[in-house]
Amino acid sequence: MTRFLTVAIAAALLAAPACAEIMVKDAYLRSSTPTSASGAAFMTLMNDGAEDDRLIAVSSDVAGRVELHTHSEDENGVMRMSEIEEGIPVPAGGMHRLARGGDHVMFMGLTGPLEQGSEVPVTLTFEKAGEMQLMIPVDHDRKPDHGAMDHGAMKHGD
Ligand SMILES: [Cu+2]
Repeated sequence: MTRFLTVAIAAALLAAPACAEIMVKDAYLRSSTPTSASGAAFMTLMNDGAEDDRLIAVSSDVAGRVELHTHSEDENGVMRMSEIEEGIPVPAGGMHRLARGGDHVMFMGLTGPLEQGSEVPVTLTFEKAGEMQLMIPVDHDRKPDHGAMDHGAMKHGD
């Protein structure tokens, strides 16, 4: 136990001064058809830091508007998308998966078609870690995880 604590403290000191250390894994962007006016991005957000963080905004030149969305079931059992107002939490030492049928980043009003194999510059803004720029590959063909529903079949709640 003492040894574990020593290692944990050493790790925390090495990580200073940044408290929230965010990593993004397996990001990809897709649209349901080549001519869709909207698309969605999925990724795994990992927090190696000692402090909880939260994805609060996303922006990109390829879309007029980018929102954080989730899927939920309405009273009729129909899955609908709605905006996540409070941001997406990424707990310290944990992760949050954005996946088909669940939370996702929604690109609305695309300025052009999302070319298969191209990469799109996207800026993620975290409450603690601040802005992070990354290139997200367009992959329309990636299969959803087993049991997850296809984004293209969903309707917006508004
Ligand atoms: Cu959406």
